[in-house]
Amino acid sequence: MKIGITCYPTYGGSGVVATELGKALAQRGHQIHFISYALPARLDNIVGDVFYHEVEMSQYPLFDFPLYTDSLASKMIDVAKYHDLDILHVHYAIPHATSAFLAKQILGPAKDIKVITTLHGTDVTLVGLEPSFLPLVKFSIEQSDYVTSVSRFLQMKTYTMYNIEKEIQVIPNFVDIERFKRKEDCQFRTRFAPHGEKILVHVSNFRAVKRVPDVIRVFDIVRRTVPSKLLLVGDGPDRSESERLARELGIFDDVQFLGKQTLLPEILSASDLMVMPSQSESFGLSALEAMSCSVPVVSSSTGGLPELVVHGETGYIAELGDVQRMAKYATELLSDDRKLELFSQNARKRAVEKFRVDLIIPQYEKLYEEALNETGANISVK
Ligand code: GMT
Repeated sequence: MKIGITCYPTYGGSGVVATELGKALAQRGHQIHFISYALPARLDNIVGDVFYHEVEMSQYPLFDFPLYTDSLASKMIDVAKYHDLDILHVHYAIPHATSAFLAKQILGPAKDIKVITTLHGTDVTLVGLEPSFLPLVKFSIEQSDYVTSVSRFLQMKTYTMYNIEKEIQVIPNFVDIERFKRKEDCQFRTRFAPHGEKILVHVSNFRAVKRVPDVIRVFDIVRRTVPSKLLLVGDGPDRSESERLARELGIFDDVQFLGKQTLLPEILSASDLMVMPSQSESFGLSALEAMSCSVPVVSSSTGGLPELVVHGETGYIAELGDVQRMAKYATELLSDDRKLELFSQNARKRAVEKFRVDLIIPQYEKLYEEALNETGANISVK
C-alpha cells in the first residue's frame, strides 16, 4: 500500500509512534510518505521505501499567524495525487485530521483516499476541549473513515466528551523489543552511580501534565533510605522549576538533568525504576519503553496507565499527587533486590507479550485493508 503519514516531527509520543509505525510498515513492503513541517526526530535506520515531504509555509505579511492547516492540506493533496496514495494516516487530531478532511474533499470521489485518524492524548483530553477547537475536532474525527485510539481510556473519553457515534478502535502503542532491550555492562551505570547507587529515571517533555516536580519529591523521600540517583531525560517548560526545586531540597547533586537524548535504550538499561506521576496520560509510551528495557514503573493511576502498568507485578500505581505512596512503593522495591529482579522480568515479559511491534502493526494493516475494500465512508457506529 502507499500510505501518507502525518505527525508532529518532535520527540513527543505521537510523533514517535507515527514514525516507528511508518518505519515498520516500510520494512513490511509498504511505501511510506511522511508529510510534516520537519523531518521526524526518529526517522533513522530506514529499511524500505520511505519518503519525506516538507510542508512549506507561506510568509505573506498579511498572515500574522501561520496557516499550517491549509498548507498541510495542500501538501497532502500534492503527495496523494503525484504519489498515488491509498491512505492518509494522521496522528494527533489537531489540526492533522482537519487538513486530511480538506484534502479528501478536494481530491474528490475519483481519488477516494481513505483517512485514518489516530487519537493520542491531549488532542482529545486537553487541547481539543478548548472551545476554539472542540467543534472542529469532533467534526474531523467523525469525518475520518476510520478512527483509532491508543488506549481504552482514550476511546471512552472520546465517546463521552465529544458525544461521538463513530466507532473508535483501540490499537495500543508498541515497542521495538530488540532496540529497547536491557544492555548489561552498561557504561552509563558507573558514570551516573559510581558507588553502586540505585537509579531512578523519568523521561518526558517536561510539560505541566507530566508533574516533574512530583518526580523530584518522590526521589527526595526515596534517597533518605536508599542510596540513589535520579536521571531526568527530556526538556520543556517545567525544567527550570524542577531544577529550582532540586536545589531548594538540597538534592541537586544527586539529580542529573540530561535534556533531550537519543541514547534512550542505553539510559534505560542503566536504570532500576521509572517514575511517571502524570496528571493525564492516555498511554505512557516512555513507560512501555522502560518496561521493554526491564525497568519497572511506579506511576499515577491516571488515563491509560493502568492498562499498561500491572500493580504489584510490573510496578505500582498510586493516586495522582500521592507522592508519599509513590515514594513508599519505590523504596520498597529498590530495597528488595529479589523483588526488583522479579518486577524487572515481569515488565519485560509484558512488553514482549502484549506490545511488541509485530503484534500491533498487523492491526493497522488490517484496518488499512478494510478501509480500501470499502466504497464510500465508513459508517459503522459504536
Ligand atoms: O501531550 C503529550 O504529552 C504528548 C502526546 C503526543 O501526542 O506526543 O503524547 C500522547 O501520546 C503518546 C503516544 O500515543 C502517549 O503515550 C501519551 O500518553 C500521550 N500523552 C498524554 O496523554 C498526556
